[in-house]
Amino acid sequence: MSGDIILHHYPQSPVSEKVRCVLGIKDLSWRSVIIPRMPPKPDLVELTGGYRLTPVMQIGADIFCDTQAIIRELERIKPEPTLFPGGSHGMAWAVGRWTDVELFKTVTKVVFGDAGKDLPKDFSKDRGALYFGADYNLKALIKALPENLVQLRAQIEWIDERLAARDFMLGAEPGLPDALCYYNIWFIRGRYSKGPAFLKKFKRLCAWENRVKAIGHGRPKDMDASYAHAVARGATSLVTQGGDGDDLCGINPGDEVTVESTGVTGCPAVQGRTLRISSQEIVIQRHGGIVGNVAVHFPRAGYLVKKV
Ligand SMILES: N[C@@H](CCC(=O)N[C@@H](CS)C(=O)NCC(=O)O)C(=O)O
Repeated sequence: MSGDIILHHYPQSPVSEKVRCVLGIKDLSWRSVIIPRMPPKPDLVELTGGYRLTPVMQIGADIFCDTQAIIRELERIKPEPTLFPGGSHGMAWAVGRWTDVELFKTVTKVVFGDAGKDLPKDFSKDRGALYFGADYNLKALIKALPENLVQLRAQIEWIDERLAARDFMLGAEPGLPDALCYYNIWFIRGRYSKGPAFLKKFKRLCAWENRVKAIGHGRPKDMDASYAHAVARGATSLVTQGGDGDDLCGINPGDEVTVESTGVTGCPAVQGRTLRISSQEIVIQRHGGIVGNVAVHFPRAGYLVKKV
């Protein structure tokens, strides 16, 4: 049990769909813990120390926050089939900064502007502040819907063009860029009221979407949050203290730090003692009253680390 991949997520979460798709590409068995769609999320925060975004992956007492950290670990523990066919490592991560920042933001603007006043009030308040910060203005998003659709269509066309000469984004085999583009398309199709009609004209994209969908989500089995807590409590992190030794902010293993997302507004910082720090990852150790000592992993890109 302590080596099981446990994904804390909820079915409607598009960013979780990215990871579910990766689990499918790698045909992995995994445990599914369903978390609330809205805060408070006490069972999740017990593991993360404050980080509330979705999804979070757990393996024993190692907790992976953000899909970058999750996917990097999945590739490490199951290198084949690779998410980086043709040696596409660096480029594929860079594609992620487009799909997860610019494209996802555009999709979110369209979904919010389209749903408008029908969005449940508590959802609109929570997600509006998270994604659009203090400037969140639903009326402005409703008004800007046509312009946001223009921005979205231009980007969707890039995906469609890329698929002109290949079955998947990188060629004959699916890889990380497929999961990165797919979750955005899944979000538009499912949550923009005119999504299916909007996507219909992108014939190559629609055929590819069916191919990615057919890969599935690997082999999930349900698990309770309390069971996941017991797994963490009974396990010890496999992380050893160290790193690449040249942190540009002078942070070293042993330092007490906070880590927070710079991609959203108001996701609480997590505090702990640095275990490992490198150009791509920071791992901190913290203690939870129920779960005991856990090692919480974050990517460096998109996260701010500060010494306490
Ligand atoms: N950069 C994060 C983004 C995660 C994210 O924004 N997830 C959405 C769900 S699709 C979220 O957390 N929404 C608020 C929530 O679930 O409480 C990642 O790649 O994991």
